[in-house]
Amino acid sequence: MKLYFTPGTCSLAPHIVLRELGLDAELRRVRLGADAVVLADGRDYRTLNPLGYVPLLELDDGSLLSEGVAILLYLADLVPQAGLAPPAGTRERVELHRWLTFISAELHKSFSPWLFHPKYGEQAAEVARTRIAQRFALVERHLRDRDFLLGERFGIADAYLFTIADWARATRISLEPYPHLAAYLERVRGRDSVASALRLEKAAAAEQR
Ligand SMILES: N[C@@H](CCC(=O)N[C@@H](CS)C(=O)NCC(=O)O)C(=O)O
Repeated sequence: MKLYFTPGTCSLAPHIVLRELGLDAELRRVRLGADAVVLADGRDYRTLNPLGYVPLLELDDGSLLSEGVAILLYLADLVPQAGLAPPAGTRERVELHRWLTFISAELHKSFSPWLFHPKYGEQAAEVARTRIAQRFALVERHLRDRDFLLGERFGIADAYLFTIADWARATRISLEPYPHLAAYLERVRGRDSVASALRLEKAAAAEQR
């Protein structure tokens, strides 16, 4: 398997999950932009993903899987005994889908592009900040009495929420009103899988390519 990733972006979530599961995957760094390119071989990344975004998973049979949520579910189901996703057909699985959808549609796409591309202007950024504050407040209430989104056990939704909510730092959103969310982020950051994924991505980003 190959994971196409860009340091500091949402591709961190499947990167964390690969490490949680102990799966051996090659990491292929992508430089994003109008001329998105796979750095290892200079390939035009849009020949792999026409919309030019990460993450993208290349399976061993050469087929390509895009969309972060689909990739997370696919990986979790490769190693069901690891328990990163509840079994299909259960109420808990539906709850997992609910959180993945919320993180993708309500949080991820509130941060990006509005807070990462100043060209959209201050008004768009302000709207995004308001939306994120409301959504962080909901997560804060949920995390008051549990360690992870689905209860006491870390799962793929946590890898995704950590990835997106941690952008609060880069976008100067204070976590002071959300002490449970802040504690949760530190709890997740302390996991070996997360720490090692972050280390690798930091080193990759420092390569300045
Ligand atoms: N719907 C996609 C969105 C992925 C996405 O927004 N990726 C961002 C990084 S967090 C990206 O690659 N942006 C570059 C671009 O759109 O050109 C998914 O959830 O996988």
